[in-house]
Amino acid sequence: KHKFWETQPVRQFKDIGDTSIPEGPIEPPTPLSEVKQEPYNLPSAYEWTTCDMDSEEICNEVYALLKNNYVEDDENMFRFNYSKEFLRWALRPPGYYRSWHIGVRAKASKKLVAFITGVPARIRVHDKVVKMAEINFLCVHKKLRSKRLAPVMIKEVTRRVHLENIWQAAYTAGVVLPTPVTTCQYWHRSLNPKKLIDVGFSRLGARMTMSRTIKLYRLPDSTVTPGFRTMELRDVPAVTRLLRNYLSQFVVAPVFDEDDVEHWLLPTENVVDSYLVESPENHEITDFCSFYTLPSSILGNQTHSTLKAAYSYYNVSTKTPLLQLMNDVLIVAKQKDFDVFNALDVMQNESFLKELKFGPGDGQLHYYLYNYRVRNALKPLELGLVLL
Ligand code: MYA
Ligand code: JJ1
Repeated sequence: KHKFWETQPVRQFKDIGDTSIPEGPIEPPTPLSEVKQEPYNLPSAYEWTTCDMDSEEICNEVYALLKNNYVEDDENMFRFNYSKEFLRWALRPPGYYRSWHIGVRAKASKKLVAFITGVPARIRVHDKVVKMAEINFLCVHKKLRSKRLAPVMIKEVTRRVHLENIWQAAYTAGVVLPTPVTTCQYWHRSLNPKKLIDVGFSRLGARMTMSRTIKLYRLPDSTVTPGFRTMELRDVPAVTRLLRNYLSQFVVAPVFDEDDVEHWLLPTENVVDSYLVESPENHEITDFCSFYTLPSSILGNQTHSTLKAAYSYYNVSTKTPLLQLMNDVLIVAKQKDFDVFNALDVMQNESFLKELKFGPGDGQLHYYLYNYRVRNALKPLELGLVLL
């Protein structure tokens, strides 16, 4: 059934329940000298290119490929529209490798027709910290689908990750492959219900009018938690401590140092927003929350072309109840003109979703590890990892 995935070192459906296979790497690393030195072969009309995301021109090409060909919902009404600033942020974290930003061009026209990326990360699985690649932005132009290009791209990124002596990877997908570590549910909190209904993102509930719906989702004009403010550079050490301690409770979670926190969580306009609670008494940083900005193109609507969505990222509560913290972040997102606030049921998100009027979406997100077997599938609340 999965002609490609059956050949890969990933947990296979057939060994579900087999407790005799130990947790950890599925195959051992090979000596670097034995890693294939040349790129995999592409169909003869295409060639590999390494995409330099520092280049304005190449960043534009990647942006356009994804804007027109990347992930859609199951009814093809919306398509992710990652901004250029977002792509630069997502692809250039501390220690990134330019060689992991892989494109495919048509030889004749030089047009960019496919893309796949990796970035390095340290991810803890139970008590082992493993160097991994986070794989994202796999995209094949709509006109080149179903020609088995994706397996070649996955093998090529794998080869280039191996060349850096890294042997594991983490990735998410909307499709089921062998074999999810866990499957998460998307939840959505309407901030601009009229627009969401007008564009078909949501529907008027039974026995609901538009004005009752608008009232239902109305939020206060300002946040309520004393000491709630935007994260700044000087907060990096305190946020790192808070987050490292918080993430230690999950079975799978990233291990962040201060450089990672500065990159991934220090606010970047229209990319990532982070807030914290600084105790007005002793100036201690006690709570933290963040979201990233990922708009979607609205396909074929006369009046609206973009859906402005915020996605819950990492949140930590030690003193402010998580519910109150998340309500404040909804208020901020509304002030910033987002149409919807999205979250997965990862970490402790279940505890606020229903109460804060999130509703389940029609999409799921499956989490995977490459060349690492976890004995038992996780519950979403055991997962402390959010990929972009
Ligand atoms: S997830 C986002 C993926 N992108 C999209 O959904 C955008 C829109 N779709 C497309 O661009 C294409 O449909 C793609 C497939 C490119 C997805 N992950 O070439 P094909 C398998 C993994 O004929 P196409 C993200 O970015 C499929 O099961 N495999 O198909 C994370 C089949 O294999 P098998 C996938 O539709 C990506 C084969 O590909 C996915 O033209 C993580 C068919 O190939 C998918 N999302 O192209 C990648 N979709 O026969 C893995 C289909 O066995 C990383 N397939 O069922 C692994 C770790 C690598 C690093 C390791 C380091 C050590
Ligand atoms: O956004 C998603 N679904 C929306 C829109 C559905 C449009 C018709 N298919 C949705 N809306 C309902 C909202 C409603 C608001 C009021 C309360 C009740 C709910 O459900 C879905 C997620 O639910 N998104 C997608 O399908 C996009 C793809 C998701 C897989 C992503 C793979 C990413 C790969 C990463 O590397």
